[in-house]
Amino acid sequence: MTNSTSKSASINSTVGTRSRVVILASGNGSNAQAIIDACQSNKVSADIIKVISNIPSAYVLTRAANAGIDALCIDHKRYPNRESFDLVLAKELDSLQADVIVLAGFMRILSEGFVNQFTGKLLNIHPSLLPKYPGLNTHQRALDANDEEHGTSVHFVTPELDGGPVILQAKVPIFESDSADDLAQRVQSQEHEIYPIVVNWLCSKRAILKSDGAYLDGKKLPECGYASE
Ligand code: NHR
Ligand code: GAR
Repeated sequence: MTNSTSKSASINSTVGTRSRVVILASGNGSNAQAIIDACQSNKVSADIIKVISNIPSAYVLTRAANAGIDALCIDHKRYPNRESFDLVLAKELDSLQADVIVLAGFMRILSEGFVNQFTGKLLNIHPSLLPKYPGLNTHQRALDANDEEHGTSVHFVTPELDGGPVILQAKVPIFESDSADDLAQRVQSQEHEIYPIVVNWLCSKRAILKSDGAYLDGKKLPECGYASE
């Protein structure tokens, strides 16, 4: 009796510690897929409770359905301004009791009020070695600058666009013959490796955001994130 009671208590407490993850994405969703796969194979101990897109035709919604995950579209074009879209999105995330919100190719800038409501829970993956090339069109900008290397950064989202503290980066070489598409593919294969790792760090509370930066295992991370070489 005592045994079975304590066993069920320990199962319940294990279940209770699984983070509730929501993915926000606007497009293909290959990063979303990498995170879905990592959760479903228990490499990340979290449950993806919903995938939300702002674009009705985004392939990521099909990926979610195929994986048996609730998919929702909140079409930003149906709202008169950024704040009204953000309010609806915030209400949804609140009702889902999301612990971790993962931007995976999410193409809408989020207002300051939204970001402040979910501080420390929001991650983004940005296709450049931040602080280089915040914003859009990063692969072409790296080629135009004749850079020898490029890459991707996972960072906490703050109100400053692509300006939040970096947690982990991955670098790739740039070859002379590269097109922006070649480079995007090389960067994306790295993204699929590093994003699930960082999602796991946030879900397990190894990574946290403090007022002076990102921390991993109680140590403040440098500007380029964890051991980037
Ligand atoms: N919101 C905040 N407050 N802070 C960040 O760091 C954010 C964010 C929202 C999205 C992702 C980001 C990226 O990784 C991201 C980071 C969209 C734009 C953009 O210009 C720029 C950067 C990012 C995402 N969006 C246009 C807009 O008006 C729309 C562009 C389009 O639809 O193609 O929102 O690169
Ligand atoms: C990724 O490379 C991601 O870094 C980038 O878009 C791609 C989405 O691919 N994000 C941004 O540019 C955000 N503004 P996916 O939909 O296949 O994950």
